[in-house]
Amino acid sequence: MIEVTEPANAEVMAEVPRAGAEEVDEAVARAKRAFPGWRDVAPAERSAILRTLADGIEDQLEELAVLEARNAGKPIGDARGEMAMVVECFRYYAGAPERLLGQTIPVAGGVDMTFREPLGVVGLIVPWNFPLVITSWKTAPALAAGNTVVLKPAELTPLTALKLERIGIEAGLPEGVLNVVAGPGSVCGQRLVEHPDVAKIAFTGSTEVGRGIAAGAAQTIKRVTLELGGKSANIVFADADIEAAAQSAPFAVFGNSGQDCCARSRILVERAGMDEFMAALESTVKSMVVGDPLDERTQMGPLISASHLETVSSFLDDDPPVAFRGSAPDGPGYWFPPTILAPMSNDDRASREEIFGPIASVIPFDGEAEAVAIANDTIYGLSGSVWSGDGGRALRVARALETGVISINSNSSVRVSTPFGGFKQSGVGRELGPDALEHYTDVKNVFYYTEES
Ligand code: TAP
Repeated sequence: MIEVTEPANAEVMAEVPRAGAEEVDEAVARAKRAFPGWRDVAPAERSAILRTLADGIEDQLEELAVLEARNAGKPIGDARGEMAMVVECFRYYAGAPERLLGQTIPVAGGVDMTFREPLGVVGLIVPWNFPLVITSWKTAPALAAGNTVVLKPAELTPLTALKLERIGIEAGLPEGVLNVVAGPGSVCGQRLVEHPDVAKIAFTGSTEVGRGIAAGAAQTIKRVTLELGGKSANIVFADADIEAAAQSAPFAVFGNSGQDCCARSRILVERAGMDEFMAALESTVKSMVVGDPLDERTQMGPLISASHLETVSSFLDDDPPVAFRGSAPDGPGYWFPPTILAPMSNDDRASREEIFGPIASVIPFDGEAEAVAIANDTIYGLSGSVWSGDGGRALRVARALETGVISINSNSSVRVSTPFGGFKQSGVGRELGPDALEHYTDVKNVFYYTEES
């Protein structure tokens, strides 16, 4: 059995059966049998089932939000927002089956047309930081395009995915279309990657595991999409609304306790605006409410596990300059206070590695060119922000950054209808929006000869 822990108090909150390689093989076999039937369901009917599935999630939104808040240690308000996004995601892709359009292409001798065909059985590997949200980003487009799914949630947070499987059956998904296997990545994830009957792996998690998945998938030439780590820059120019930037910055890195691939964990501030920025940042960080995820006032919860707390804490081992910190409960549970390091260099360990915890580096710069050079000096390229009162400059800098998702005068990264994914070692492929559908289909080209014989 898997003992599922509540990170706010380090107590076991549930036990679920632990799947192994054999259960993965059985799930893939079920998904393979179900594929031709699901592929051939009329598009409008597939849409209707996905809409019913979205309604089923909405009906249980509060229960799911509480489960996610307790299991992942996230503030209940955030968890409710995430569950609303899950509903929105299934509704968005419910519209896709009737819009998976091909082309007709002018050629000699006949008619050439293209079709977007589903891939078959797809393996979805999901992390613990946004368990059901990231599940929905993969499952909804995969099912809408006519694939069948074997979903592996993280062993630390399997509860909402198991609930989704049941809601799917109640919504009318045929047997074998959505299968959840809760077990360790090194066994279940690995088996999915190797399995000859799995056509594609969609993975979100660490860059290190992502490298192994890309290499493993190459053996059977699987399609792969990877959404990996980040070390995103939040660039604040002196001509920006500094108060607004400073009030927003803590939530862009300490949201979800910093366990967010989009965390803007490098805050680049133009020297001329530094004093004003730091004063406003300090008052916001110190007033953050860190505590019980189920308390409505909470803005930040604990870290996910004891071993992750150890990893995050290690970033203070070599005594970086701690400018100020917020508060955090003593324990039990895996607590770490929001922490600002300043002034930092982009070469310091905390500025280079993805910490995945509530630690931010403030890095000073002078002028546009230096800001872009520092921001791009990383192996990652997932998200980022530019704050400036000069619209031309903000757009110029946004275009110069080697990153997949950028916000101007805001720190938001994700909308269901727009593409999300990374440049460089932050990943391959895109989730959300119409782009995701391309990653769950292959193009078939059919030529129909029409000349008289
Ligand atoms: P990972 O080890 O990358 O785990 C992500 C998912 O991959 C989990 O479902 C995991 O399963 C599975 N997995 C692990 N090893 C695998 C393998 N060999 N083959 C196939 N699947 C495998 O991430 P983590 O340990 O949870 O976190 C470590 C670091 O990854 C974090 O500190 C952070 O830097 C990064 N991370 C990034 C993201 C995003 S959104 N980009 C999300 C989570 C973590 P089990 O966990 O069940 O073993």
